[in-house]
Amino acid sequence: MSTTHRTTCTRDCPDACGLLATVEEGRITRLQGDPEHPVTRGFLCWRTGKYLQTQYAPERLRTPLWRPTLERAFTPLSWEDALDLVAEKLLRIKAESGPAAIFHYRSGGSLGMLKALVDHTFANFGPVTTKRGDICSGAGDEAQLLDFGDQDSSDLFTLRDAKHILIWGKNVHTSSPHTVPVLKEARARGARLVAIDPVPNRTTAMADAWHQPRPGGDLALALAVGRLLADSGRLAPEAASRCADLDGWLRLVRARSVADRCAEADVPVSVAEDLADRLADGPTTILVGWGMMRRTNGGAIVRALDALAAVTGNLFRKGGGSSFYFKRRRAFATPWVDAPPPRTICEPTFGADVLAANDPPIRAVWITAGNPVVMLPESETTIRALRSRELVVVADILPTDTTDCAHLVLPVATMLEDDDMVGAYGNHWLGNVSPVVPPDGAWTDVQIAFALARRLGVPLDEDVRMWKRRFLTPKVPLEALEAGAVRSPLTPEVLYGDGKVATPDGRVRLLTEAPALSAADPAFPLSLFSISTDFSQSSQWVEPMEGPAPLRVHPSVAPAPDGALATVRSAIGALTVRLKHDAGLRPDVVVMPKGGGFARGQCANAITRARVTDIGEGGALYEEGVRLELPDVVSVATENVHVATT
Ligand SMILES: Nc1nc2c(c(=O)[nH]1)N[C@H]1C(S)=C(S)[C@@H](COP(=O)(O)OP(=O)(O)OC[C@H]3O[C@@H](n4cnc5c(=O)[nH]c(N)nc54)[C@H](O)[C@@H]3O)O[C@H]1N2
Ligand SMILES: Nc1nc2c(c(=O)[nH]1)N[C@H]1C(S)=C(S)[C@@H](COP(=O)(O)OP(=O)(O)OC[C@H]3O[C@@H](n4cnc5c(=O)[nH]c(N)nc54)[C@H](O)[C@@H]3O)O[C@H]1N2
Ligand code: SF4
Ligand SMILES: [Mo]
Repeated sequence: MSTTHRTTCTRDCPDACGLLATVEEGRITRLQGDPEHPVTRGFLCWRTGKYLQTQYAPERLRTPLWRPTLERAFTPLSWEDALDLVAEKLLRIKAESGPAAIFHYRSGGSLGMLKALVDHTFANFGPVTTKRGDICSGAGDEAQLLDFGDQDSSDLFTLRDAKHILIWGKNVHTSSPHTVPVLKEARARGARLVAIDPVPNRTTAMADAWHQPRPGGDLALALAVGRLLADSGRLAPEAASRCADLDGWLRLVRARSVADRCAEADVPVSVAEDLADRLADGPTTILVGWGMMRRTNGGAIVRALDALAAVTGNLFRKGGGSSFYFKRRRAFATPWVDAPPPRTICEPTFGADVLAANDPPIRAVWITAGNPVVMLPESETTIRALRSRELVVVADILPTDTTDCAHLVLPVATMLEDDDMVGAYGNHWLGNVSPVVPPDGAWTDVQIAFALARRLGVPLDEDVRMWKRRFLTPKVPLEALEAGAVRSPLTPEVLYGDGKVATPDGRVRLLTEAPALSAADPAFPLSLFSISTDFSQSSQWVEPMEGPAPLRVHPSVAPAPDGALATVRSAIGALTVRLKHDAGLRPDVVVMPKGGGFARGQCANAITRARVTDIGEGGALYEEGVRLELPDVVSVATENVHVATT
């Protein structure tokens, strides 16, 4: 007998797909996209299409594992014993050093809303030290909050009303594949797609036009576009009333010539003219990606794009806008107000900050749904920080480079065993997460929170459905969500259709100052892009990469055969990689997958310095300069390729 269950994908992905899982004799035999979900439309991405490999991986953690010191081997413990032991240690650390000596770090392994119950438990026990900033989107979040007072987007399907869609630093085919059918529909209705990305991919291949600026040159390009629009009298008549800082923005865009700016962006002036024409010929939506925001001028780039949407009036029109994020939490409210943490650790500088924390030092780190060794920059510093703590607890589905630094590992349920809710951040749909099969030995994060709270003396009701009801906006009955995905009724179809944004006076704040583009270090002339791949969800691979990680390079900077091994070196370290020639790349960019294993020698963050973005304490992850060292070759520069043999 087979049955079909409906649930929702909880991965850190904009789409939040509806899933249909077929169960035969207690085992999931098939996973499909829900054909009734208007965004999912019955198809899954490659990595989740193969999720049953993870679900039934022989390496799945099934029992808590404990070791008193990192030199010892793990021994299995029962859940009761593991939680008694860890609660006793947390209570002792709190009594001796105060709760700030405990750091709870939660990341994006799953976007289930109820995972906040783990935070709540630690906040009530402490409050303890938590993270601040955001490795993923800090700069863009802060940019949109500054400009608009909020972060959200018009309905995904309003893209069908656009005349032009500027896909700016966003690889939708890989990172949010369910936007692709909507883009195709928009195009069938006459919209033109333009991609702005230094790297060729299926999204740039799909576009009607593709521009390839220098990494981070987007800021100069956007300012050039702004100047062209201003000087040709093509700003919206309402720009001065709807934007608070129009004069300041005009001074900024007019501070340098269009030719100068385009030279800085390394594009012909015709590129700026093309983009200006499209913005003036709206409705035009800018799909603002995450790529160019992970830079030391990343916040300013997003602000410059927001400004273009605002001054041209596109921001306020159906089919127009500056769409960076869909507010996935808008329909959920945590039904409590926790006391603020006594101290925070900046996420992108996690390792150094944990090592430096004093008064009190951090004695224990508890990690929920995160793999910071692989996913945060400067892996070795992160490892050093974790391995020098008295107690490290990691709650995960599978062993990782981070569980390698743990004293206690807690086995967690997968998304097909979880009981939760999610909101998408690439559309406005909400989904219920219900267990398709029971977890075999593992617990959900919420079960862990309940059991831990009991031991720590934290009052916490242990009723998951009650929490779902309390989290969810009263405008959506839980029963409706349980029956199938629901569009959040809290965001209108057109976000700022009444001409006002969410700042206190309703007017947009425009960018008025621009940070300089950071100069490349001549010793490390290539920009390392460690970006999403189809084959993994951050560090969660369907199957781990075999051998050295691939590195896409322009053939002119790698005069070695395709497939040859080479060393990629940054100021802090080196990795062996396998060269993959790509003549479509800019010669000053090399590309490797994000999320490669540290112990396997595939981890880009092993050679990426921990740096924050200009605003919002994001990670300037793609700002790392590297050079290639080829067999028999000492150095290869980008301009003037110069090869010295040893
Ligand atoms: N398959 C897969 N999908 C994923 C993920 C995954 O790991 N794998 N991760 C998910 C996560 S965590 C997130 S946050 C989202 C976001 O998705 P991400 O995958 O983080 O980002 P994208 O928005 O697709 O942007 C990446 C694009 O930006 C480009 N880029 C980089 N620097 C610059 C620049 O300076 N200028 C310009 N113009 N472009 C630049 C890159 O070349 C790349 O094509 O997607 C999610 N989707
Ligand atoms: N160099 C470089 N670094 C990057 C990026 C990049 O592009 N380049 N991207 C950045 C971005 S966008 C992000 S969002 C971060 C992601 O960083 P993380 O959130 O740390 O990455 P993930 O690999 O998605 O998830 C971490 C762990 O969560 C586990 N997990 C999955 N589901 C659950 C669950 O329900 N409960 C628990 N307890 N664990 C679970 C997974 O098995 C995995 O080991 O990395 C950032 N780091
Ligand atoms: S596209 Fe995103 S939401 Fe959809 S199945 Fe894949 S990971 Fe999950
Ligand atoms: Mo992310």
